[in-house]
Amino acid sequence: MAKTFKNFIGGAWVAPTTGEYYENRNPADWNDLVGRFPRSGPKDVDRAVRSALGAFEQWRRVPAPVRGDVLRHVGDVLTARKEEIARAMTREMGKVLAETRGDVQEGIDTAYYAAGEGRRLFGHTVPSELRDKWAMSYRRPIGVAGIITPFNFPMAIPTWKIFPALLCGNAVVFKPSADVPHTGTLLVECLLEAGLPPEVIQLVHGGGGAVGNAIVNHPRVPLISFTGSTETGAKLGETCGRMHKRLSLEMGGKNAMIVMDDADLDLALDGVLWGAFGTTGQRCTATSRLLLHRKVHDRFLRMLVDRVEKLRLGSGLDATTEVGPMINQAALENTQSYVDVALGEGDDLLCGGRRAGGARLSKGWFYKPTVFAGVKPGNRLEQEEVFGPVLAVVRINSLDQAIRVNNDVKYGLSSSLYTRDVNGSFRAAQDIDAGITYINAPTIGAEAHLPFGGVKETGNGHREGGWEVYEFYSETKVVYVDYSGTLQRAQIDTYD
Ligand code: UN1
Repeated sequence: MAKTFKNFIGGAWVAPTTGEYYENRNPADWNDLVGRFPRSGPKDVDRAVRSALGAFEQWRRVPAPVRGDVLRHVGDVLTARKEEIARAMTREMGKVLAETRGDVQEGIDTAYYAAGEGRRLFGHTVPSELRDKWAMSYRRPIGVAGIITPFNFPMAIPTWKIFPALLCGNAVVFKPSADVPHTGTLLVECLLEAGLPPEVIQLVHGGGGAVGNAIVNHPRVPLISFTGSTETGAKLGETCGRMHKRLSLEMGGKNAMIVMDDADLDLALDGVLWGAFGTTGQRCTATSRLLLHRKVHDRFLRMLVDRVEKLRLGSGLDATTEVGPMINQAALENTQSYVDVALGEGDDLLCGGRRAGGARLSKGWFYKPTVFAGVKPGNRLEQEEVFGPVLAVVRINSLDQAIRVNNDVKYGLSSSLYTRDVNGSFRAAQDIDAGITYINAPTIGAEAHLPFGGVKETGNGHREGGWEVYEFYSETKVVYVDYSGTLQRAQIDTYD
C-alpha cells in the first residue's frame, strides 16, 4: 500500500478538511504509485493562514542573523539528505538524477546565501538636511507570504521564494505543484528538522483552482510569489492588483540560441542539446529556438540531428538515461499539438515528432526529442512556448537579424550567443531583450546567487535569487531622529 501524505498546518501533519486525496504516480512508470496526497480546499488554506499569522508575530521579532542561522541549518540538512531527495524527485517528476541532484544543490546554495544575508539585510543611513537629526532606513517583514510553485524545479524554485521570505521575517503558506507534492513535503521536513518554529511554515497540497486561488484571494496574505504559465500569472495579476497585494511572477520563455558562423560548433552542439532537451525541454529557460547562421546552417543541422537521434530516453533513475519522461499526459498531448501545428504551418520535421515507443518506455510519458528546421519567424512554433522537447531552427544571415528575431517574441527570459567575436558578443548582451544573456553557453544554468527573471510577458519586473529578491520580501521603513530639541521644518528651515 502506498503511503497517504498529509498537509502541514498549525504545526502538525493533518488530513485535509475535504477528506479527499489524489494519486501521484511516477511519470516514467505509472504502475509506480509515489503516494496519495491531499486534495485540499479553501478551509485548509484559511486554517493555514490563521496559524501563520500567529507565528509571524513571533518570527518577525527573531533577529535576522538568528533567522539566518536556521537557514544555515536548513542548508546542512539538505546537504545530508541530498541523495535521498534527488531520488524521490526523479521518481515523482522524471528528470535524470544528475539534474535532480543539481536541483537540490540549488536549494542548498540558496539556503547558505540566505544565511549570510541575515547579517546584511542592509538599510541606509544618510545625512539629514537638518542639524542634529539622523535619517535612516531599514527593512521590515511584511506578513504571510503565499508561495505557489511549478513541477519542473520542485526543490530549487520553492527555496528561491521560501528562504528569502523566511530570512526577511515573514511566515509562509506553501502550495507546491500537484505533480510534485512529495518533494514539497521533504522540503518542509527539512525546514522543521533544522529548527524552524513549526507554524512559520504551512504546507497545503492540492490544485491551483481550489488551493492556489484560495491563497491568492485570502485577505490576510499580502504577498504572493508565483512561477508558472503566463496565462495563470495574468489572472493572479488581476486579483492581486484589485486587492493591492505585492506579486512576483516568473512565467514563460521562448529562449533562443544564436550560433554565428565563427562559433566553435562542437561547443555549440553540446550547448544546444543540453539547453533544448535537459529537463525534457520543460524549463522556462529551455532553448526552444536555434537561430543558425546560413554559412554553418546545413553542417550544424546534420551534426545536431545525428546527436538528437542518439539521445537515450528512459527512467531518470537509470544512470544511462539522458532524457526522462514528460511530467504527465496533458504535457505530452500539448507537445504533440504543437508538433501538429508546426507540420500544418509547413515547418520541416527533421527528427522526433511523436511519442516514444518500445516496451521499456510504454508505461511512461516519453516523447521523442524533436527538431524542426526551416521555421519562419512569426510561425507559431517560433513564437509560442511549448514546454517540451521541441526545437525550432531558424536560418539567419547576420547578427543584427538574429537579435531582431530573438527580440520579436512576447517573452524575454534567457538568451544565448555562440561566437568568437568579442564586439558582437557585447553588442548582443546589450541589445537582446531578456533577463539573461549567455555568451558561449546555453540558455539554461542560472546560478542561485544572481538575480533571475525576465522582461516583457515573462515577468512583472521582479527578480528572484541574488540580492534583489530580498527587496520583494521586505518593506522599507524610514526613521528620522531629531535630537536638536527644537522644531526644525524640513525644506523650510534647511537653508536659513
Ligand atoms: C525554470 O525553468 O523555471 O537556469 C528555472 C536554469 C535553472 C532554473 C530554471 N537554474 O535553467
